[in-house]
Amino acid sequence: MKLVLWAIMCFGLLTLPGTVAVAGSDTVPPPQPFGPVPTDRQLRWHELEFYGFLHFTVNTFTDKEWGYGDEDEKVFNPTAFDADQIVSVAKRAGMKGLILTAKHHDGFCLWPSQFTEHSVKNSPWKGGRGDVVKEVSAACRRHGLKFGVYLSPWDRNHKNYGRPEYVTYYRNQLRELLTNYGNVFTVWFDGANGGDGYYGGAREKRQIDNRVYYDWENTWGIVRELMPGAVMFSDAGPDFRWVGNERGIAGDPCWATMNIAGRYPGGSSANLNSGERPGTQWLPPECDVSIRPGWFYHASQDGQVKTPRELLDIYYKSVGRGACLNLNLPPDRRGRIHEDDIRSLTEFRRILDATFSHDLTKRATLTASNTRGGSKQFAPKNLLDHKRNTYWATDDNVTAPELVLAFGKPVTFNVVSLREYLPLGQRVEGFALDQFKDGQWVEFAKGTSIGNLRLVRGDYLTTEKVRLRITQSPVCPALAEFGLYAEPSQTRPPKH
Ligand code: FUL
Repeated sequence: MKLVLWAIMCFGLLTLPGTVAVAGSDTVPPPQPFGPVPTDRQLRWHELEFYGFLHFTVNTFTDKEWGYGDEDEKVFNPTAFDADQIVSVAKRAGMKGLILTAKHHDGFCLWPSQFTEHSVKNSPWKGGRGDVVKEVSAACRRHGLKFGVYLSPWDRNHKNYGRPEYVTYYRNQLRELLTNYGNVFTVWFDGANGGDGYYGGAREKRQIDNRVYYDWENTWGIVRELMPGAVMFSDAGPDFRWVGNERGIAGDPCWATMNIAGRYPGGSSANLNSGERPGTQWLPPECDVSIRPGWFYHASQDGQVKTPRELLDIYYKSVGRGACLNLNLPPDRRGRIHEDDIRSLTEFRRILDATFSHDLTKRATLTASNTRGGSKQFAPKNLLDHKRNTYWATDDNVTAPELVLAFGKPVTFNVVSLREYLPLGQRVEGFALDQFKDGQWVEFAKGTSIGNLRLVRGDYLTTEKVRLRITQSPVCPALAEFGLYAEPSQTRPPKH
């Protein structure tokens, strides 16, 4: 017996329920992944959390949302285009990247494509020598933002739209964009397709079969070949999905997984908002929404820019539900972001910074009801280091553990953040949060999915202890973050 105790003390040999005997903390094996897991490129995309759209084209000058395709190229003439102004506004708002409408449904190209005359090269802007894609991509590089492209599959200008020749044209343009403008982090494939248009003068209605016309597998293959790190968006992936609405709101629950059999770009939007569990593939949602009612700039909408409070609500219901937020900032006819939009963005950012720059858990001690193999590698302190690649996990048979944050004195907060360690899949299906009140635990929130991030935002609470209970999980949880924050008081969310 003495010998056994000696061995335990010297070598850390111990047997825990549900685990194998382990020698030393470093040899505890990590949990097995659960279900579909993200690819490396999807993991990098998850880290962005917040980026923006730039909707800019002939529509900006014709005051339309969908150009017919017959626009005179001469209408495109920004008076004071300034890519640095646009990108620096996005950067100050906290965006990590920008996606430019290189070509919208009207077919007008913001770069001098060699495959069409319907582009900036026939506009008066910069004497026909301008290139918006070049200027915005270069400004993104200068300011440290990622650059992405929106290349509308539907083209209401092209005479061959609907025929096989157009698909070749479309792919040629994709190749131009992916070879001449440096690194591209995403290609955004819009789902709107077919209908009436100019089509080289035919002025008729053309319908295509979304499932076969673009031969997506081979079109996506061009992106994989030329820009292997880029992620692709469509209603059906392949890397991230549409969230099913243009209000910027993810479902609750919001699962990162989907069953992709039978899905195709422009197809059914069923379950895109909440995802599907179980699912066959990791296909997380992007919430796209405009800061104004329209996607393009219209002077008549200057008074309708979303308020900081509205933007915050969207942020908590998109990023705070594990999605990425793609917020559209439409450049105006000068080719700059309008002052009204900047004002709203600035206040929105100020509130987010005031909230998240101060994590109250810094002053807390954290204890867990179980730690995997008793190992430091999976210790609860990993939840407080703000690193995505360190995590707390439990033994395989412990699927309903608890964590307690103790502050030693009362703290006031109204936001709780939780994050799963995504390389092991989306595991947790239910959690609850308690505050310690009048000598007992009282539940103040509960939820389902966590995923990349779950921000629980509610009324201000003051307590000395907070408890997280994992209430449902098919396997042991693996969490990377547990944070507590207080929004500046004037931004209290409305009471429900
Ligand atoms: C939609 C388009 O039809 C809109 O014009 C806009 O580009 C939006 C982001 O996607 O499908």
